[in-house]
Amino acid sequence: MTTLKLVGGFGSPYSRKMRAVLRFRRIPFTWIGRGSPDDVGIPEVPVALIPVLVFPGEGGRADEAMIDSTFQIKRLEKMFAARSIIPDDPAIAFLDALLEDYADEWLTKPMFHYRWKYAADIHKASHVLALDRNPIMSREILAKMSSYIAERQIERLRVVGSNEVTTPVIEASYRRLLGLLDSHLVSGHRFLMGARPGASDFAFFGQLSQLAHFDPTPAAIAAAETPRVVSWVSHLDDLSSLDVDNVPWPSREDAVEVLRPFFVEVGRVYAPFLIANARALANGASEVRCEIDGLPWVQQPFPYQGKCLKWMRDSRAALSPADRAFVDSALKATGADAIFSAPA
Ligand SMILES: N[C@@H](CCC(=O)N[C@@H](CS)C(=O)NCC(=O)O)C(=O)O
Repeated sequence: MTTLKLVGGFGSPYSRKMRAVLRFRRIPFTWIGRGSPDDVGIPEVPVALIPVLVFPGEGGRADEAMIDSTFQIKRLEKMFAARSIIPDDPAIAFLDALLEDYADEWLTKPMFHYRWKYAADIHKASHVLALDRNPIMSREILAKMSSYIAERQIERLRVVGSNEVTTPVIEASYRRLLGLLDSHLVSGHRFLMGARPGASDFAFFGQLSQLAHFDPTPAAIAAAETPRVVSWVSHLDDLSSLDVDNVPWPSREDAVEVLRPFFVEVGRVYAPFLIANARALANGASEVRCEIDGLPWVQQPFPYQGKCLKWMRDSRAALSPADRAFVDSALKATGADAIFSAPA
């Protein structure tokens, strides 16, 4: 079998997510650092994001490269059957995808916020992310590159919605999420999807690989309050030895009961943002203004997250009536149900 290539960065949550997926799935691949001396001959992608997943062209065809971790996971599911990370029950798969989306699109707010707000975090990320491209670069190049990275990323805090107004909401949501995951683990659930990992587990892992393991401020919070989560992240990074033959996905009853606190959290922070964002985009407004968790939220509209809302609504609509009734009852009164019912 020909080997895939994953082009990414150690400091990129989505790159870490996809590397963990490929390792767990035992799909042969090589890891290439974006911007490293090995990053040569990779086909262009429509938007300059990482990770890039490269599928080798067969029979003389050119290699094919794609971005967006959620779609990369779906494509891998079509190509490789073993060790799937998408539950076989479409209704459970939908719930898993909803949590994946929350991690990719909301947890990335705390991730970006802590990294580019606090001095110690900025210092570490700007230098280490530069060196991740090439650890033997000269001091002069490092100095230039680290200030370039810091300036560019601090300027982009507004894109994810990190500012003075939103700081309390973002930081409280990170601490709550750590607590939820800690309680989930201590009650005997190894993964969000029970005894085997789903796409949501890898999405949580991706963001937490940075928050709980790399960036000094949020990592200190995780170490002090939820060391169990810090260890969970280490486990998720390489699950290649985990045996999932004959390991079932959670039953509908278990999924509803066990995942409910996470859906309440999705409803508490992510749903109101998604709805206000979609409204702002529809009205051509220059700002998203809403209340999240009883506090004010303000940021510029985020077109990609407008698409996320539409994709989630489309996938709910594509469920069979019985499956849709089940997911609606699972989300009922969690607040996450508003994602599918609120006018946007
Ligand atoms: N939705 C995409 C998001 C990917 C993404 O936002 N990647 C960031 C890094 S984590 C990126 O490449 N930013 C551009 C840059 O750093 O130049 C996914 O799931 O893969």
